[in-house]
Amino acid sequence: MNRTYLSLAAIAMVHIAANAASPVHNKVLEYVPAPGQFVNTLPEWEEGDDAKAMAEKAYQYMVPDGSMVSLGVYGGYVVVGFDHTIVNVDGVRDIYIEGNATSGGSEPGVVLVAYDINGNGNPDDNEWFEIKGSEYVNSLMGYVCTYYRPDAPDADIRWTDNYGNEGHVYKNQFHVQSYWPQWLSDCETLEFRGSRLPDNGVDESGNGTYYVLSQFDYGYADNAPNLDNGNWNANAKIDIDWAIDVDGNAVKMPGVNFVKIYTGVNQDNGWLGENSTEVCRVIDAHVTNEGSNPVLDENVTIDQSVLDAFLDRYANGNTSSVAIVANNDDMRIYFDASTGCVNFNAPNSGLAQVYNQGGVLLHEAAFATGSNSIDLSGFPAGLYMVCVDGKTIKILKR
Ligand SMILES: [Ca+2]
Ligand SMILES: [Ca+2]
Ligand SMILES: [Ca+2]
Ligand SMILES: [Ca+2]
Repeated sequence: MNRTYLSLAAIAMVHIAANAASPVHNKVLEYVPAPGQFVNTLPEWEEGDDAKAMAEKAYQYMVPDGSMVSLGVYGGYVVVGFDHTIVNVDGVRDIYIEGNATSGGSEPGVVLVAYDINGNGNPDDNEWFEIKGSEYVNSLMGYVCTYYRPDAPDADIRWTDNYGNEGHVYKNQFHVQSYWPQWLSDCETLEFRGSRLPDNGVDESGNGTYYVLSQFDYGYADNAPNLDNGNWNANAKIDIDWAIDVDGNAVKMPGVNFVKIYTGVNQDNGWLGENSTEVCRVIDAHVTNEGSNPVLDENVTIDQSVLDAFLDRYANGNTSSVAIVANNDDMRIYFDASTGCVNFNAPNSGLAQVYNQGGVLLHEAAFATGSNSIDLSGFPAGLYMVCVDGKTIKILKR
């Protein structure tokens, strides 16, 4: 029953795709930058602008104006949507992301992609998948960075993370406006979560006068220059087949309706300032011409068997794509609905318990340091609480 409804939703979206006019993103759903030297200027904040107004301005800057938005330091993000589904074509990179990277001026942004499984026109939490770029194995997972609103607009902005680091986003002489997003001035802190990429900035001079921000191999925004010999740079493109779930397993997606990009590096580069990702247009790479006014190739269509298999696995509220992270350390606990197992990597040995919705203890077992699994496949459908070393996650088993 549920499945039938979802398939109809998917068919409706394919129908929209047939009428699509533009390969370029046609909306900005969210624009939430972290602090930074271009925040409140790219796009410009004016008195009275709220989050919705800033998202509209972000779109205006990125597409009609041919300019860009700055995402600020680590974690700041933008979410864009399209008037059609970007098809995942086998063996081909599917999404072209324009930034302002130069040779030696890369500020890599992590990319996430979502397929609108429930057809509600919005990316829901369980619809996002991370793109596994070349630095995935060198990244800090489950990274949480918190920024603290400064007392004065010209003060440096302090941050802390869940790995015990702290630092400041330093004000510099070139930018007099507040670095704190002014439409979020009621927030005492801003918290961003994700993967943290390794630092890519190197002080080549040794005395702070010349910084090189090196380019990663593939899989990021604002990392490779837009053009390569006048053509769209392959290294500024993303293959939807790089999408992974929280366990790092490849996810075969039929296509993508939404793209999220966040600044992936948390590094200050002296006078150059913080590493902050910029984004211009996000473009369906399946076009008939790769010029500045690309035209969508309407002959590219979704592979129905890929769509069916994807919906089979993810459509019925299966949340195995979602990082269910027990907070504030590097222990990831998650439920893999395909196996019925709760998996986690434990820094120490300890005890795990499984409770039902009424709080009745159903199962208790000791676990050892390292990779562990609790098998719930024999349990009936329902809501369970799994407690590992004092950290609890809720699981809806279907
Ligand atoms: Ca592809
Ligand atoms: Ca949705
Ligand atoms: Ca920047
Ligand atoms: Ca940049």
